[in-house]
Amino acid sequence: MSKLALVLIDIQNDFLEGGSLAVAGSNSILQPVNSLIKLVKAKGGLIVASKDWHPQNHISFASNHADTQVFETKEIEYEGVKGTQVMWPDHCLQNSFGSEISKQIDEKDIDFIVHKGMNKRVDSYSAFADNNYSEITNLAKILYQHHVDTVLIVGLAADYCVKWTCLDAIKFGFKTIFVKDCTKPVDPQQFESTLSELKAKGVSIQHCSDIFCWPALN
Ligand code: VGL
Ligand code: ZN
Repeated sequence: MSKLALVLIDIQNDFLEGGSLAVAGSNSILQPVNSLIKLVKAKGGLIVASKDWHPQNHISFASNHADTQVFETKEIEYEGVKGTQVMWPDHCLQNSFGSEISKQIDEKDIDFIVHKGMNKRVDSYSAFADNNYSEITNLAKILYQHHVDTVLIVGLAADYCVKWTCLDAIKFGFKTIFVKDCTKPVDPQQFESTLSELKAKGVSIQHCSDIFCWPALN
């Protein structure tokens, strides 16, 4: 019997419709995500949620750079490692309404919350580690301590934090499932290429309804 965890990535007001970095169609994931929460809890699995949790002076905010427009990219360096950073609108400020998990997700169903993106000098798309692997979060430890072997990854956004969390989940040794109708991309033109990249790395792409039909769960 596999031990399952559902990982809710950044289902925060700023990424939902009306938020400062609203992902188109994002509110449509809430109902299927809630159905997975109920299923995973009923089967004794773990529910973990990540929160993007930035200080006001975060490097990913266009507002902290002169001569830079939102959604442009900028070459940056952290601890001697060069990288390309997308300039985002201010989002998910620590302790703001925008960084709260949607009220449509029942917080009492969440067993653990993992914060990321607190280091102002480096962004953190994956919920397992920052983009430079300078610091690892508690997510792998939580999953290992609960003997989880299979992770369902859902939330926002498909082409950033969900994608990078899936790729790290594979690196950390988990059987990893990306649930296609429980996520939405910032850039819809990136969705198919994101799926191919994830498949090539061993991530399984499934629909929410497929998971209800897993023989091991029934
Ligand atoms: C995310 C952009 C900036 C995400 C976080 O959750 O996908 N995207 N910060
Ligand atoms: Zn962010």
